[in-house]
Amino acid sequence: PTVTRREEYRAPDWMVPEITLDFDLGAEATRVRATLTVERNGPHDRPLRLDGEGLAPERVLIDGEASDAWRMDGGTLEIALAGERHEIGTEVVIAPERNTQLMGLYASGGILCTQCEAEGFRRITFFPDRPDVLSRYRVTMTADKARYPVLLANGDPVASGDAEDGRHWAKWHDPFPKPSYLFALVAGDLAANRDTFTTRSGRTVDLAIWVRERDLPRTDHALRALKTAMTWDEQTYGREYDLDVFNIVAVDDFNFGAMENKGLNIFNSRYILADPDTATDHDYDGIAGVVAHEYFHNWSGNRVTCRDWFQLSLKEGFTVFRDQSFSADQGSHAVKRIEDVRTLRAAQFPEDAGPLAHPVRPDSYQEISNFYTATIYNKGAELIRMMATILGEEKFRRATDLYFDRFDGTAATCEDFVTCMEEAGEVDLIPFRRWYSQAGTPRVTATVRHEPGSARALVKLSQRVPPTPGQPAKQPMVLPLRLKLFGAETGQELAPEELVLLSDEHAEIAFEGVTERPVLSINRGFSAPVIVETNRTAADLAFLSAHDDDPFARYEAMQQLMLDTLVAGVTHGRADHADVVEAVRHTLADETLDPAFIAEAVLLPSESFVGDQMEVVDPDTIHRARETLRRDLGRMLEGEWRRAYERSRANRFEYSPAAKGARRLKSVALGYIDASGAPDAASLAFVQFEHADNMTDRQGALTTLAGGTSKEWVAALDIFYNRYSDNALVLDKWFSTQALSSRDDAAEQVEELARHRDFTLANPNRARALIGAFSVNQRAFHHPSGRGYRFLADQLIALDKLNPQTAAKLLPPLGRWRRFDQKRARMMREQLQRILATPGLSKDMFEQASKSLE
Ligand code: HT7
Ligand code: ZN
Repeated sequence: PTVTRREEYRAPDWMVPEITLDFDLGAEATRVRATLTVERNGPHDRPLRLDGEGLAPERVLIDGEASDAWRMDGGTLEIALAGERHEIGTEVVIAPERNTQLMGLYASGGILCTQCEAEGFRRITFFPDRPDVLSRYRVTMTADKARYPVLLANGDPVASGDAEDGRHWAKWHDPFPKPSYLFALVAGDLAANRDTFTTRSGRTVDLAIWVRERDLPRTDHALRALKTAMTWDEQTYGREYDLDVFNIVAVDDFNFGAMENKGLNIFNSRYILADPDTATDHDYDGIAGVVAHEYFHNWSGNRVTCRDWFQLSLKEGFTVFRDQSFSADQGSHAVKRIEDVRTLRAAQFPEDAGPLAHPVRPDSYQEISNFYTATIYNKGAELIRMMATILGEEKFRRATDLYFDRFDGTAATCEDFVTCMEEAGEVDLIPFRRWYSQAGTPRVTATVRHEPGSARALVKLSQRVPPTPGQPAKQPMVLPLRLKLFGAETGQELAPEELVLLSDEHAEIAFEGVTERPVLSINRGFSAPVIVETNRTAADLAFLSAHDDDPFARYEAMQQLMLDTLVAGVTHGRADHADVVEAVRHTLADETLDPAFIAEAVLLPSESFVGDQMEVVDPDTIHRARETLRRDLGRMLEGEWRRAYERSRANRFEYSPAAKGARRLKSVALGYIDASGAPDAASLAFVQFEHADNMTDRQGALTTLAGGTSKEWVAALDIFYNRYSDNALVLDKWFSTQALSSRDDAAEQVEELARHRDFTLANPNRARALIGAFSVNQRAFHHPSGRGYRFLADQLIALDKLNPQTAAKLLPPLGRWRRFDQKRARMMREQLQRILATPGLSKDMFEQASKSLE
């Protein structure tokens, strides 16, 4: 395989300051004429090399003259040029309708659209398809007017008109130089939800969200979120929008969540369309977060872009941090932080601990699309958050201002970003940079020593970064740890919060004036993305879960208490549940707490997260231990759950933080009532399912029923299907709820669902809804027979032929074989080997499967 290495980066030989593109659009065939102004970059005699994938040039022009002074070298068009500046013309024909990879120009439900990040532009036309070649684009599109009445591209519209034979045309101009991965066009029969936004300097921007006519009523939430995000970026980062129009288009077939193309964001429809009947609160929040994320890219990604793909986290980590802060500002900071940490632990920590671990700034790749990972995005965001913590709010803002000003219009590196943090923050971040180069989740051990009768407490900290593939030995990281001591007897704060920067392997911090046994509250707010081990007792954790003044630390103490109990249950076959029950009882009774926080705090860690704590994961025993604790919590607190449930049972739908919190707690309470084994649980869930005025409650009830075999479950599943069978996004929920079910026969059910008439691998959302959901259902996927592994491999082999990118992203669960018993590990490896032996395997899958076997 061809490996691209970071240290081999070389500036481009030729720059392309201008490009003109002419599209004669058709689903079966699209003719693309490109004219590139190319300029030699420094003294050299190397030819111009243009990337092309699956393209054959019909014509090549040099300075307006047809030429044959070119050759194809693999997929590259090589042209020898004598001068410093030339005009290069090429003409190719592509077939959007046959593009099942959904990269480049493709058709989705009759709409023609593009996806160019990371390397899709080369599937449209010949070009130096790398992010450090920035060009001004002029685009003309001609298409059949009846089939494609709307023609959109990046930048601002220039002119449009009718052509012969029922065709029409439109010209667009983007004045901002951009890399090819930000190019976009859309042609289709679309309707717009329009609005305007006045920037703080008084410019009016025309906003539009384009969807199929029938989806228009479900676009208001996204439009509102867009305007809120535009205001927020002005207020929080001083960043204003810069074009006269901002268009968003939603399509059903999309490899990712959305794409930040300059002035023309293209979205997976699941991150645009919402109404109370079809979208859950989680969907609503996801839409606001992704709309904001793509909008924020206009500065963190587009105005300042990446020099090469090793710098991907420069735009993605920073933009995730920005969207997380935005979402936190719209509701509860504590709940948002809990959700983000849960995502990090579920997706990134396992990645960091497995065969696909890589640094936030990787050193090499075979296929860049495999590196759009939780490490680049979520761990990358944690790095920005740590720097913000170290600098403090004011200096962090000064540093981001410096970064945007200094690198506006250029392609920058992670190093450039950190240098701005250092300069404006007046700090030395040399050792901090290890976060960019070293993979693996640091483990911190923290102990407190206090001699009875003394006034001194000693907090001992040590850290260890585990070995990861290609990185056997590690240096210590810089860990910003917010910590505080509480008195075990009085509950008093013994010392104010401190921000400790742990940069050595070991450190000791002394606290004076400590006259009672201290309890340590550490990594408050999850100030560093690490695993912390402490010598705190169950009583200490219960105390913190009730009294810590940092809500995240309070949640964390409860989680740790639950986790310790579950691990004991798995290891010894039984555990004392009393501490957890009492801690949950206390939390439920605390009327000062936000219901949304309570809902998060009383939820047990997932089976996978429990598995992550074990030497060898035993899925069935973990399931049993967790179900037993759930049952005890359900039974011993049944009155409390019923009261919590009744409190918000009759609420009418409203989308507000308070209403969302009430729904969340209601749903968690229903789950515990069901876990208690109460005979009326299924009918309670069914009544909620039938009478809900919103999808959150309906799906919550369906999920509760999905754990059992009641007649209500069968009925609800049928009703749900019949009611929503014409709505693809809701049907995805129907598939994923079954794939996530804790029923004993979930694996068989999933195999059957893959044969359902509504299942297709051609649509990434549908593939992820069934296959992706199933592979995170720990017990079902790791069925002792190995049928889960076989099923996943069968599906991935089939999907790879259509859409290698989506297939490769679904492979990592098979790579976790080292964490399981010998028999399971062998069966998982066999499936990886079977995948690798498949003729015609894509390089996406080859990279993931071969690395997973190492
Ligand atoms: N920057 C976007 C990444 C993306 C993408 C990557 C690979 C293949 C398809 C893709 N579609 C979008 C999305 C984002 O992070 O904002
Ligand atoms: Zn992004």
